[in-house]
Amino acid sequence: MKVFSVSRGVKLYQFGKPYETNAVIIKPELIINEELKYLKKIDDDVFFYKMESDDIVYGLGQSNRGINKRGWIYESFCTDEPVHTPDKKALYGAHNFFIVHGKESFGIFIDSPGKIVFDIGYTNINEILIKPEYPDINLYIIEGKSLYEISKRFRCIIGKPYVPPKWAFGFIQSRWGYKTYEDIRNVAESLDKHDIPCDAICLDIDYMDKYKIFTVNEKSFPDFKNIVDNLKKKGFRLIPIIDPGIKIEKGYKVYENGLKNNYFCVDSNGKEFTAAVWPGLCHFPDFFNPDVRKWFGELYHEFLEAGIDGFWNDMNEPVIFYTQERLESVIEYANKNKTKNMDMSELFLLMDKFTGLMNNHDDYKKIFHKSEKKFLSHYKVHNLYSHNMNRSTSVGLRTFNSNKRFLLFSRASYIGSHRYAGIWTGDNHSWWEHIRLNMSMMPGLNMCGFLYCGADTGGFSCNATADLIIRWTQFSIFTPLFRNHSAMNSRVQEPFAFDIETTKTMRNLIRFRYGIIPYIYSEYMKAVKDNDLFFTPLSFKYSDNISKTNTDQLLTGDSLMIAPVMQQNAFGRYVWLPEEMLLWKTDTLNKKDIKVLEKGHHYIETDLNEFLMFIRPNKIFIFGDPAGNVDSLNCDTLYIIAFVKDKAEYCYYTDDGISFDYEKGVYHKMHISIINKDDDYLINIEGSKDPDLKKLICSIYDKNGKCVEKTVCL
Ligand code: MIG
Repeated sequence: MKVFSVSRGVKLYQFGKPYETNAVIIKPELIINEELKYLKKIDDDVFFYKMESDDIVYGLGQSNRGINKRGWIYESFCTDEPVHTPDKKALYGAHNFFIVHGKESFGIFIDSPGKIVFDIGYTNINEILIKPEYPDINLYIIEGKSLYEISKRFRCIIGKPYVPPKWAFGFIQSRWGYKTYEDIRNVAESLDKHDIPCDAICLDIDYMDKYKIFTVNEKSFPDFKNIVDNLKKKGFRLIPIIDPGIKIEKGYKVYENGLKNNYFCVDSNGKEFTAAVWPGLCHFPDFFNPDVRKWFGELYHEFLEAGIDGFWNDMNEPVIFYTQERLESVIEYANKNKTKNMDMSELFLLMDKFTGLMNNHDDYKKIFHKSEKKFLSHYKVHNLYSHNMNRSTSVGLRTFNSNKRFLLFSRASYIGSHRYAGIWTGDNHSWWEHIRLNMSMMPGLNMCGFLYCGADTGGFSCNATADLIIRWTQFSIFTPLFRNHSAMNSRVQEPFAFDIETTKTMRNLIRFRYGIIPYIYSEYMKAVKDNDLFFTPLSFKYSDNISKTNTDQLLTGDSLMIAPVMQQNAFGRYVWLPEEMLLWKTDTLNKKDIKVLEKGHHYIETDLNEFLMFIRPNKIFIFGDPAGNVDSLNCDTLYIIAFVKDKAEYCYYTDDGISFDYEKGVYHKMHISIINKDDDYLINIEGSKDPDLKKLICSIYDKNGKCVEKTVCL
């Protein structure tokens, strides 16, 4: 073991010869002879920590179960898991960072691209066991005087999160099942007809010619560039899906080029590895090779030339539907047994063989990456495949236009991918439990660097109901990535797909989202710049015992706390207020039914159309008027709701929303403070003001709930 100091409060313990993942971008300095802190290494390269019974474990990014990860076993191995039931151990992301919070508080990051098991009080209730499949690892220990500081220090070493264009904070409509231009146009028209704002519509795999990536089906999308232009004029951007698998087909340019240049992953004999995905038998780009990354990244350019501004990278765990050899052996086995009088266990065995065709770990073991004439086992670096794909895409987009932000979100990822793309949380279901899962994942993802994320609102598989889509959207209007997406054959679930009353509620909600984009964007960008979280568990800011164990409310940016209703047929919920707050219970931006709620437990009733927002004391919530899409948001007039005990403050961030000039300091940070003085309020504006902003209409509440309106002209 070698020990390094990485930056303040961060130490690196190196075991063996770890693979360089580039997750951490701060270079370490060697320290000699220091013992591993907190953890104990026990037999067979297992790391052990003894928890106190009330320790809390946060993090692990996109993983199953609750905000507190205790009481389950998680596998870090990027997996196409289509059913997110509580028994599952692995999902799409490999995010190996967590924080133990108790008598001792510290963070741990295991930087290693192979499979790792995190047993967090599963085998033994008070023990953490970390079991990397391969002994070569970088183990980081992050210390700090608070949860907040630990998580911030971690994000300091992994680098700044991906920043999408501002329009990507608008509503995105999607469905696997929009097959033709006409389908897309109908969706756009319905959204317009119902006055539902929207910024983009996703193109799922059917836009392609026989699922061949970087092609467009000419029949269903004739004159693609023209289609893109037309929709853009109407205020909709298109977001095509890209999968990694490349169809084996003579004459298909992408395939031919990849083959000619040896750009594909190989098997142990050095022959192109072959497996089936959507297009049938495919080869897979070897994203570990820099030439391949460059080549693949530039394949996006044709779409960019057609006016596309964003993509979603799917299937990049990577998914394997089957390999020819395995399929043959299973069929052979089935044939051998077909005349046999099978008992149930034999039948189950047969069935398992069929389900085992997909994403079989033994198939991953047959894949190799060629680097400097050596073979690198894919299985050992599996968790970096999607990462390198996202890196390839991101760099490709940047080479097309180095000063334009593009939208990119991916399904699979590793820590480090947060610098290149956002993520969505994969194939959830239209289940109430999955609203909860969605909410639980957000802070953990933020801790691992992923800020631009969200779930398929309304659920991907299974059939949504009107009440579910409403309650889910009431949460998703706060998530940076806000997309309604569903699977083919599931019940349609667009905001206008249900009854008139539901459509109205959905319109109000989505309009609400557009109204609060000034706040969401400002908080997002500050979180990026300051290595902060966007969604924060209560315990990061409040130290009382109830906040410590609360897992169904979230601090959202600096000024808000949200408490979504996540149960069917519930018309209210319990909320814990760690201090006095302003409650804004509403269904539209115009309804200002706002009151002060004292510290403590409350049961708050909410009709189906209503949701709950809390403005924290001495904080300011800022928002504007809605619009049909982000580009047409008018920010001359903004509104403020402030809860002023003595002095409320807010830093309002804006920039051009589309370039990287903010990296060079081209942005506005306006500091607003509202001071309670002799029964009146003093409003102070300092810093640099967004030139578009002309007027601030402030509703200022005091501790008795008395509201004073003040307008500031700028
Ligand atoms: O095997 O492209 O998670 O969002 O709609 C399924 C079809 C492939 C999985 C993605 C989902 C997408 C679907 N894809």
